[in-house]
Amino acid sequence: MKTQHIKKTMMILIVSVSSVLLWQSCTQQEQSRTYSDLTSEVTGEVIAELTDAPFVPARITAKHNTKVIVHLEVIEQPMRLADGVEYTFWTFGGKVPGKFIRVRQGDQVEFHLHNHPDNMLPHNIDLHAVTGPGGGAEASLVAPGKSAQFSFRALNQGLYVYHCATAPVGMHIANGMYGLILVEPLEGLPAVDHEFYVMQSEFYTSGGFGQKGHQEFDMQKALDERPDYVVMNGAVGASAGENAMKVKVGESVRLYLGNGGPNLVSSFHVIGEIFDKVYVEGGTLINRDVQTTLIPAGGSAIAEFTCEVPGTLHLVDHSIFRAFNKGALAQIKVVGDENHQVFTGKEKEEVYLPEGSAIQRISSGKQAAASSEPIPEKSLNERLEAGAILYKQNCMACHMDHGGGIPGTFPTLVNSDFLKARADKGIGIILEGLQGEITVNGSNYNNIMPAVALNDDQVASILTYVFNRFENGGGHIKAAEVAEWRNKK
Ligand code: HEC
Ligand SMILES: [Cu+2]
Repeated sequence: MKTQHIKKTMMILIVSVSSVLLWQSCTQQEQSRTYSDLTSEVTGEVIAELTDAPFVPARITAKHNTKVIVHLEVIEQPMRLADGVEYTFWTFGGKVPGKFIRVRQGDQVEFHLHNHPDNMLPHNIDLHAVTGPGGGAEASLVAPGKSAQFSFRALNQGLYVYHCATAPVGMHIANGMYGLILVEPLEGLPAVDHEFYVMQSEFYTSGGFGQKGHQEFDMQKALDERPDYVVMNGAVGASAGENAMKVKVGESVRLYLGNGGPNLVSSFHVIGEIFDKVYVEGGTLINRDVQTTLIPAGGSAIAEFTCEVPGTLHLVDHSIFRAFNKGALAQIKVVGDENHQVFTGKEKEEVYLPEGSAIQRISSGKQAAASSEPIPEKSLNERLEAGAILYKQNCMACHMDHGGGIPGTFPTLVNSDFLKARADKGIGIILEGLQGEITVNGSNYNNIMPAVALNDDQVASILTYVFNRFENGGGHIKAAEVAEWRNKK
């Protein structure tokens, strides 16, 4: 992707100044058709193909301005927002985001908005691609069981958001009423292998993120701009996992990106790729070699890249808690052969010991060493309570909250045959650390566990917790046992 850019730069340097000027004026002419070109008679008509995200309709191939007829139906219906979570969405076409509409600059769009008879409310549509009052909002306002029609001329090329603009506007948008309309130049955008539609938006629900059952819209959270969900394509995981977009190594991808808001601005980023080109804010200005592009609420961007290596690309809002804790994540799976010139994968992993020596020490927040004064023994319940907290502070980073560790790196503490077989009940492991080859429940490890600086009472609590909570046969380890072990050494 970089080489392409360098080649182009070199080409421009090589050709003479006059042809550079000629080349520039040509591109300019191509981009700006005159007002009379754009408003000249239309020839023929087509019914617009409309698609649900992440898919994009095929381009219109006629070589002249056409009449494009769009039929869009508003449907209010409960659907999945996350696993076990349902929300009554208000939609343009039955899904969130609404149907993708594709026309060309100079086309005359005859728009029909249908409000399904089962709906509760009036709706309308404000298309940012419209030159005219309210983007068509007043002209399209329509009650349930009715249809409204208006026409507009697509004067400006670009990628535009459309949304409902019926009062209360914020609520209609918050419930899912937005989508994208692409106005292509007459000659079309350059050909690519895949085009996808991804739109970010937020949901403000009565229950917190992941709370099961039917959720209501929460007006106060919307006013405070504190969404429970920030999602790509209308629901958590809508375009990820099994529903991920799929491409092959070597193929080029164009993403039509939108942000329905209603409140947040998206810092759109693809983990594992660099945008070769971004049509900034969905307009005609092209930026190159971009990592993260801003998509305003009610705005868009077009991003292009080629997939050089296999793997899964993660499309995120890089306001990163939204991606990993509120749902703002979509995926593209790239399949094909490895290309080690571009990316090798992990070549090796080895133990890193800064001092070339043996086990390091981790000191826990509280200055703790061998206890000089004896602390009264705790009851089993007190040990379990203290152990739960100490485990989180001292062990969880490696062995994980669930005790299962990380396969291949940190061994499991759950029903560990290695731990149960030790006469010291693990006391020595905590006080002195552990290194060298070990086998835990049939899996081999050769890594280093640092010694953890804890006093006898703390060690007793942690181990009691590990034996009881992680199915190691239970038991109650006393501070006195730890002290005895320490003194023997
Ligand atoms: C920095 C990461 C790290 C921390 C923190 C850590 N361990 Fe370990 N632990 C390891 C590694 C690595 C091994 C395996 C060492 C080897 O390969 O010889 C291990 C092994 C063990 C084992 C023996 C193997 C097994 O699965 O039964 C026990 C028991 C254990 N740790 C308990 C603890 C407890 C309890 C704590 C908290 C006080 C703790 N560890 C903190 C990394 C860690
Ligand atoms: Cu509406």
